[in-house]
Amino acid sequence: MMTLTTLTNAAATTRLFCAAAVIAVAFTGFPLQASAETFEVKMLSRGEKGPMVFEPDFLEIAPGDRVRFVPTHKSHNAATIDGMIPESVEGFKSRINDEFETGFEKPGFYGIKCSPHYGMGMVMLIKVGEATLPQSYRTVDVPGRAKPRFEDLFEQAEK
Ligand SMILES: [Cu+2]
Repeated sequence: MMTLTTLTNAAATTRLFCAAAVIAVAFTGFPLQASAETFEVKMLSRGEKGPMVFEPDFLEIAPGDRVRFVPTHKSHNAATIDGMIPESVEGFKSRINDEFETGFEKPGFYGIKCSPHYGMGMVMLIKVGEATLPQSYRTVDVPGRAKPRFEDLFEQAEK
């Protein structure tokens, strides 16, 4: 009789242990998903690289990461540039002076501008995951002052 009870208890313990293991596996799955990072980009009327800048102006992030555009100075926004986002991705355009956060899922390069200061060269580039800069990005018609900044950014992107 005693032996039977012990066996039953042992079986119950084993079952309990298995259940705990299943729960543990289920929970350890979460941190992997939640490991997506959020990067902060300041929108500045004057920064280290001169007037009208995103800081930083080049980001390398992983698919699923997020970027928060912070209007540190007034009268800026963040908007994707036509012809400088991966195919089938919908662009975005934030409201002037609003903090704006968005996720980047598809690997590739994302050219970003500040709508009011595009002509003053206020642009940045985000590289998501493993990607090669499409040559077509170099032929996009950008304002004169944005050109040298993009040339620098493309150079960084190809390092
Ligand atoms: Cu601006």
